[in-house]
Amino acid sequence: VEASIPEPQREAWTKHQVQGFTDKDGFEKEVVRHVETTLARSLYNCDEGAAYSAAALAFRDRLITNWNKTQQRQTFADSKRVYYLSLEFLMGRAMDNAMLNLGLKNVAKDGMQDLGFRIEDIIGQEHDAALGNGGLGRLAACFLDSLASLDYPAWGYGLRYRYGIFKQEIINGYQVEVPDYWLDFNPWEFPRHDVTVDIQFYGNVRKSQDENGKSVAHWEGGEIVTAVAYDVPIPGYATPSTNNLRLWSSKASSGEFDFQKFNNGDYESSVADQQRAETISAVLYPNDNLERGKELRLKQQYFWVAASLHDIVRRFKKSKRAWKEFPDQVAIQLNDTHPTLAIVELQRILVDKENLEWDEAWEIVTSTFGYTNHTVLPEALEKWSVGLFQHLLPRHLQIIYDINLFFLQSVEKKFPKDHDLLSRVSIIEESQVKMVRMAYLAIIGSHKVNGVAELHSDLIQTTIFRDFVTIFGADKFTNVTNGITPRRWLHQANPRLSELIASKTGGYDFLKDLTLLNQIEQYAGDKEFRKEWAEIKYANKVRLAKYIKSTLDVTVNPAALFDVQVKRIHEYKRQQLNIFGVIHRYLALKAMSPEERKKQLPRVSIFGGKAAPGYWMAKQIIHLINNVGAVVNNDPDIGDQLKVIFLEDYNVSKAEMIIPANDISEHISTAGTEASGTSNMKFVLNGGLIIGTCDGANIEITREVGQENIFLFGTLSEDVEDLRHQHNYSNHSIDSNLSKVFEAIQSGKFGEPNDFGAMISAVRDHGDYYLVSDDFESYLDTQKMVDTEYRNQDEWIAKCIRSVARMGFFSSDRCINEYAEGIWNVEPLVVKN
Ligand code: 7GP
Repeated sequence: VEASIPEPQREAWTKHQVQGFTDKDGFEKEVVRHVETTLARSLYNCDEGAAYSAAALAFRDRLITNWNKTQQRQTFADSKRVYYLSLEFLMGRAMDNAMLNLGLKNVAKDGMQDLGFRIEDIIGQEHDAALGNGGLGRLAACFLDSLASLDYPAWGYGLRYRYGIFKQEIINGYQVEVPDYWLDFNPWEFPRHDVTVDIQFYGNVRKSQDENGKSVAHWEGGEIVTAVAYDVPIPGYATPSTNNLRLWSSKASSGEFDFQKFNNGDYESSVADQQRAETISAVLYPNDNLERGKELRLKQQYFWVAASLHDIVRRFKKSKRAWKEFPDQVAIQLNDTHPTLAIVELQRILVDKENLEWDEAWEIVTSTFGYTNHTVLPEALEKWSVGLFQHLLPRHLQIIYDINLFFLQSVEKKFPKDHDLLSRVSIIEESQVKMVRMAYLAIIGSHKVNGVAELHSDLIQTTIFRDFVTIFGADKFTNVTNGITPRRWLHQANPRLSELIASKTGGYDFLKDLTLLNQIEQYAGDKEFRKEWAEIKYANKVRLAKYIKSTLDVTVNPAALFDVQVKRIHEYKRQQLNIFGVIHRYLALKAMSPEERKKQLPRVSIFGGKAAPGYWMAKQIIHLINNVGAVVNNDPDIGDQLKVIFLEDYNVSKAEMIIPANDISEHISTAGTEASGTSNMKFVLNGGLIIGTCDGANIEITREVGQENIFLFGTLSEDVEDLRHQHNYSNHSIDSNLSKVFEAIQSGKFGEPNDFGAMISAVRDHGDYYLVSDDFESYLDTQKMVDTEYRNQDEWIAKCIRSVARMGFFSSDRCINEYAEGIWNVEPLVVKN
């Protein structure tokens, strides 16, 4: 308020209000201005990099005018807002998305052409914003797109990592990690050096009594690190609504910069302190579905959560409302347990700083938070040692103990003398090293808990969280099946398919209401439509084939069946099952006569994905895939019949090229392990079929597209436990086809057999936890069906068209509306323009 311009001077401001370009001329003018002034270059030294920078700055200016208005509108309306807390936002590139969402891509394309550039080349200059690992981070990015597109007043809060997920290089068949320093030039963020929060760590707690004899806690000492806000505008599609993603960066607090040391000439150590502070937001932890319990990770979590809550509370306090209205103004969603400390931090703010009574505060806290679980894998469930907590966040540990005490008292009251239950649901695990179970804390501190696909939500309610269903009742638990944004994953990635669909559905409304896709089902039998569809698919495959040629120097035939599995490398996702299947195919081809071989359906097996740097087995899987490729791709007997490709450094922008080129994609996790999967949705939406297990969202995709349009195989989740048990207590037999694959690997056909000994043993000798041997035969049979059905191209394309027509359910817009209604209780703030 202090900084606002007095009434009499406002006229000048209004007169000069920035409008932003709306046509080609306006765009060109902005690009030239940025080249010449912001970048201090000219038409004599403007390369593609400079042209990208200038175009990006022009669009950034354009976004920021919308952003300002949106924020003013939201502040003025003062209605309930959503805050989405996520340690990961896997955004990918911003410019193409901004152009499309603003409806200005053609303007930019023509403008860049006038200035001497092809828009595709300019788009290709942008570095991905890769602040995430895989599904969880990309989901957060799709959610931001939907929240803005649906005009919800919503903010994302995350960390501004200096290094995103590492860049993957493949050297001699092995993954090598290279740091991803992406901030050299990032026009999509606005540093807010005036928006800072001081965050405390370590120290100790002193208790005193206030004048009424009430005990008050004081967290004292320790160290202070400053959080600085960086804002990233998030444009909605076909709406002026532009939301904010606020990312926090750490730096030494100015109070902390040790001037004493500095003045004493101890310059080096004062700089070292500074670097230590900056370490907090330096790097994204590169693990997907795995927690490693490192102190720096917990520091990241508290730093980000404390800064975000401070911001949210500051905004609420401006409205001068009573505290009990907080949950009417604020909904906070926890993207997995990473931000669970927010529950404790809000309780601390209310009790220690704002002097609310414990129960009143706790009521506010639990009404505010919702918690989304993204995995049942035990190795991914977060636990922190009590000792570490005590050291880093002593006051928070006390509050956790109190939350636990009151919770256990209430359980005891409801279920007297069930001591086993009490120890099972305690937030504190009484193990050798005492641990804080973050998921339990998240459940107890939230009013809703959701899984991300129906099977997954059922599983969490019947397995890992079943005691909590007994205690709180089933209403607290719900399902919100994941979705994807059709703007990026159809319109942006596959513009020609989007255009074809628009031509039959009367425009691009389907991008805002994806159920309108059902209008194309009637064309599944239309020859002309099928032909256009097939041409687009072919063109997308040619584009990928060119990319494969230019990066790997392998020639693939775009007429072959493109079989794609791209996702993080993980034993539960079973890339090993896929590559064993490929080896089987190779051996079978080798055993055939040349004539017979020619009759087989040509196939290109495409893999891509990163392994966590510390995940040895995942790295061996990458190594095997590359070794198999080296043999198969150079075998003159095989030719075009089979090619095996590992695409380096899979990321969001590569996904946008790869996914539209799929004929079939693989989603073959052991049943019950993949919470949802979201790439499965992207692949089908881009006109491919799935080979998959009855797991995660595959089940709902089957329900929507019809079981005749998907290739399902393998063990059902209800049978997994029994099979695992059998493996451990009786000799489990290995299918003869799989044995032959193992023999081929062990014969040294694909490089040093010792390298892959552990991978084979895991299946053959160590209980085959992921059920590769159980599912191998049905996997091969199902792949055979794929070959057969692909030969009938007319029917295949018809199936793809019908599937796309039925994918409306999987829009992240549907998903966000479900969260808004069932969990957040927020309304859109509709803009009349
Ligand atoms: C992933 C799940 O593995 C995937 O099935 C799901 O589609 C995605 O979340 C979005 O809900 N989980 C993670 O990426 C992850 O790291 C552990 O979960 C926190």
